[in-house]
Amino acid sequence: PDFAGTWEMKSSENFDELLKKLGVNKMLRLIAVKAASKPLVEITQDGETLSIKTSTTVRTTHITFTVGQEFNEATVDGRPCTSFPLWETDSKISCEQTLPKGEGPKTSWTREITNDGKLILTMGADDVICTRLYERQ
Ligand code: R13
Repeated sequence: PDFAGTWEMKSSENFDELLKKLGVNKMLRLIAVKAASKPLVEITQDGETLSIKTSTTVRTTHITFTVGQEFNEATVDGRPCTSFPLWETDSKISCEQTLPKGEGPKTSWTREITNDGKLILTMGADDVICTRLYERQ
């Protein structure tokens, strides 16, 4: 599927709960939640290689990976991790994250293109799952 595009967020559920699960304190959560309510996501794609830039006023991340190959990134609370993205279906990438010391909740994300061309991002920490819906700008 085609993940490429400039995406704007239409809805988000459980982002604060996710950060809470990861042990982020209330003051930083307030800042993060506010900033993360207006993100800009720019994705370029070359076959199974994706480059995803996620920009907010306080934090911008940029990852490039090929599905099926490990890469290094950071968890949503900023801890360096190793990630392993795989096709869960032909339109959904599922990515398990491993912390170097294996401490803290088990984290992961998924990114899926729906039949109607929307992008669903989920981010998980143990049993807490944050779901964010994006549409092309
Ligand atoms: C700030 C410092 C404290 C920590 C943090 C975590 C996340 C974020 C900001 C911060 C933000 C994340 C946005 C994520 C998006 C995801 C997506 C706890 C390290 C800088 C406050 C803003 C937009 O939708 O892909």
